[in-house]
Amino acid sequence: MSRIRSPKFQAKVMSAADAAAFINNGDNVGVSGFTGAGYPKVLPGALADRIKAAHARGEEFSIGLFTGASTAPELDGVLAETGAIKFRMPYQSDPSMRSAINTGVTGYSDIHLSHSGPQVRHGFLGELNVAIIEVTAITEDGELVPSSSVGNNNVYLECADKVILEVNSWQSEDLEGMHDIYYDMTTPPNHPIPIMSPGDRIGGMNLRVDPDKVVAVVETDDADRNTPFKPLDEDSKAIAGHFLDFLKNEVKQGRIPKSLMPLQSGVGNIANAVLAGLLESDLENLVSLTEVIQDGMVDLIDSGKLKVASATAFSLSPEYAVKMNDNAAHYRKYIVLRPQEVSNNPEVIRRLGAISCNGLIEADIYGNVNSTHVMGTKMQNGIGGSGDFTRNAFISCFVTPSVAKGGDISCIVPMVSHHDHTEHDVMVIITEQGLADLRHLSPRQRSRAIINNCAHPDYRDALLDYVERAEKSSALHTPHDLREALSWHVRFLETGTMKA
Ligand code: 0RQ
Repeated sequence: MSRIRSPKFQAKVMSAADAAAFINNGDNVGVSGFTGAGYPKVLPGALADRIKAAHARGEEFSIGLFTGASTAPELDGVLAETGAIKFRMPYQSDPSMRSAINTGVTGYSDIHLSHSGPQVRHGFLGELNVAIIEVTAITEDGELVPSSSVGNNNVYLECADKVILEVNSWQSEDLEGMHDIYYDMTTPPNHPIPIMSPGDRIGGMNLRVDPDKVVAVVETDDADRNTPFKPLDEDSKAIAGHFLDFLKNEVKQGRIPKSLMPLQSGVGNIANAVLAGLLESDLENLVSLTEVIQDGMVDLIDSGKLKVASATAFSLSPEYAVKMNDNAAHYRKYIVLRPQEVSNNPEVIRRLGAISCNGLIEADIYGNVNSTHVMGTKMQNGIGGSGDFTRNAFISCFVTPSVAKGGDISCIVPMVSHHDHTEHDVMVIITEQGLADLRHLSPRQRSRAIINNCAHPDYRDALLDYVERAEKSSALHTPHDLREALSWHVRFLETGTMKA
């Protein structure tokens, strides 16, 4: 049976090239897609061709690009390579897009993921001209069955003047029923989001669209392109071990129940390794309130340890994406995919008391965290949902190897070169060396906990030396020597290593 069950939509089927003709120079385009899941597979390529043809004729053609989060080379990659993306938000991780952002070709607005949809709805980012949304199917009455991510799709469908749908038959039809689309977020004051536990369903299964706005429907049959996780190394196993010991001690101290609190696990390899660590533990009846479902989360479901997970998207390796597709009817009993304004909503995170666990670029000796900028200036990916979860978590944790780039960079520095999460929000820092529990510590105590427990031995003495001298020279609440605070970064830029 056709995935397009409504005749009204069937009549609008056309080629990607014809559909791309609806997008014009200067448009803001809101596109589905979240960490390699649920992005349109063919329209971005057709749009890139349209842009290149216009450029070849000497015509101006640039667009603003809004998504859920990072996507894939077929979207961020092909469009960044045209040099025509004048604005991008809210999160990306594609090498070409990163380069366009860092060279100033693309203006990037690094917005908290929970803010990104509402800011479009409230008009903060200008008009939304076109939405391009991948769906699994279109029902008889014109509802849209979401695919492997929800992201900001509800907002883009609601706000765009024109809508182009990609109906992807690679996505399992059994995804129908996995999603929970809540439509009661409007202009504040909003009423409370009635989620009292991660598995609660508070909306409908499908997305809605005004059929009169749909200008084109394009059929595809292409796999989501996710990158495989790096194999677990000794450092990630050690980080996972410290995290687990910490959680067990929290249970022992009676601060959290044996089933823990709802877990949030960030993007990246280390976060996935932490989930693998939980698999080997004796913890049971776990629940997750998170943003993306990674391989480690699927393993936890399979083991029976994880009862339910709330998220907005999959972020699976290719192998696990196929497994999810083959078994979606089974997994939809355990997984709820929501719009990102709900999955990442600070109100819900604070109410349910999540334990957050995210990666970082660098942390300083007082517990301030840089998640986004290499050497304070070069954008890596973006803040993503890490701010949504960290500030509002019951216990906020960060995980990182203690060094990067073969040991030439210490991930624990005197002062962060860019600031994403303040010392007020960061409770626990974990490296392969150990764990610093910063709760109840003053800045002077924090510096010793972080240096002694988390810094790499190659940098520990130099950090202690710095802080001891700073304490003597300016005996204030948070001792720093401002002439020296960023000298480690300067040394790296000048010599290729932070080592003196
Ligand atoms: O570079 O890719 O060239 O090898 O950064 O680092 O160690 O593989 O770690 O994959 O966990 O990513 C912060 C980027 C960590 C990620 C960050 C280099 C390092 C490597 C990746 P290569 P690792 P991870 C919401 C969660 C922000 C968004 C977020 C991130 C690359 O976690 O984007 O948290 N976070 N969303 O070599 C120079 C340093 C470095 C460095 C690492 N100090 N200096 N380069 N790298 N540290 C999800 C929710 O569910 C809410």
